[in-house]
Amino acid sequence: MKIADARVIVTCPGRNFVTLKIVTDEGVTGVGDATLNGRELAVASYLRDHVVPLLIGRDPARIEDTWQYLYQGAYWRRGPVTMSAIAAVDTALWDIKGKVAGLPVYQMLGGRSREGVTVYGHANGETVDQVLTEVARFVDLGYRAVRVQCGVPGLAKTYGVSGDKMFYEPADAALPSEATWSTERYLAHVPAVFARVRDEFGPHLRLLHDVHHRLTPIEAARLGRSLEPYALTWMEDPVPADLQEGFRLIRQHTTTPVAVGEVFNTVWDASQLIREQLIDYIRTTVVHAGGITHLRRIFDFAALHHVRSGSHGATDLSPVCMAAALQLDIAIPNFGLQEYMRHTDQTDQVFPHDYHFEGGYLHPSEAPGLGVDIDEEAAARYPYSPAYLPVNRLEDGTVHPW
Ligand code: EZ4
Ligand code: CO
Repeated sequence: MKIADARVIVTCPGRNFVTLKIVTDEGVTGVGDATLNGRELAVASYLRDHVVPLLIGRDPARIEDTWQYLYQGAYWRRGPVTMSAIAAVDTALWDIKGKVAGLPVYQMLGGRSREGVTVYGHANGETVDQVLTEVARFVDLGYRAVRVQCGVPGLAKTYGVSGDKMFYEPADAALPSEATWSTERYLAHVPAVFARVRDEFGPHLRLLHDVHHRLTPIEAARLGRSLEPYALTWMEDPVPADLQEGFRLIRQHTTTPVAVGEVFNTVWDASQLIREQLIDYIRTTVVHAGGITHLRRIFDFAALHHVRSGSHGATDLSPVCMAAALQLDIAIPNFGLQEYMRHTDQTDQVFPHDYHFEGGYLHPSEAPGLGVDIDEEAAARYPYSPAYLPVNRLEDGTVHPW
């Protein structure tokens, strides 16, 4: 069997997605997500101009060899554009291998390690009362874990507080919008939010919070310590993780678990954090961290260091990525949690899939391969539309992490 064709499909059914579809000479097809929020066309070009020509004629069964060929062969390593492109190829080849074998991909990864994939939803509101209403909605839907984000008094707009409560979309403008941030106001407010949520929902609901890289290590240490009475499952991205030894300071001061990694692309981005056991959950994903092959490598390395998975699963990761993530989540020994933000009906129509939510779990498809596809006719009805993530500034105008 040989790869006969590979198509890069850019579509915007409510938001932009980039998808690679590989076709073999025997007519078997596979799909991979290549979406990089706000930088979509860079990955589309990397694939179209520099990867697709190298795929034609290759044996689709040689997944590891193709991964190494694209990673080592390019000479220029790592980075979100390169690794999203490699991820798309890798994911599509696993899809093909599963279809050829007649097995869902998780069976080729060692089979089931659990009955379902525990997911968390996003509850958010401008006020604490609104937050409580939203958490209750997720509990009623059957969720066992909920991420909680709340508006901060004195700030017009806060990360994670969305207009549409079910279909959160942070890439909200054709050119980046701007928000204003105050660490002081934030740190003064968050513990009170979690005090109310814990009080209302009791000790068993798993609660998470995303700091979105906004603090310094000592500020994160203070936040973690102030949240200890509310027993969070994790505090996410407390500081930008470029300087990894900074996490030692957080660890010295708090037992609130730490989750990091949604912007990481390879195991090398996380190696110090994992080796030194400075984090508890690694949030790398199929699409941004080199596909199923490389994500499995990261999770295996993490498993040796008491670190569990907690893959990113926001709406900018397509149903193709989610279908692939679930195949891995159900199989690995050190699964932690999977983020799950529902896609809109438009998106679900473009990407037919049969993973499904039940009782707080997502269940991967049992179909051969990944159990997801792209409807290319439907996709063609939604042309690319520029959309960017916001930019964040302090009250005095200084640019600050978003
Ligand atoms: O900001 O997916 O945990 N989830 C997040 C997301 C990210 C977006 C970036 O594209 O932090 O909302
Ligand atoms: Co996050």
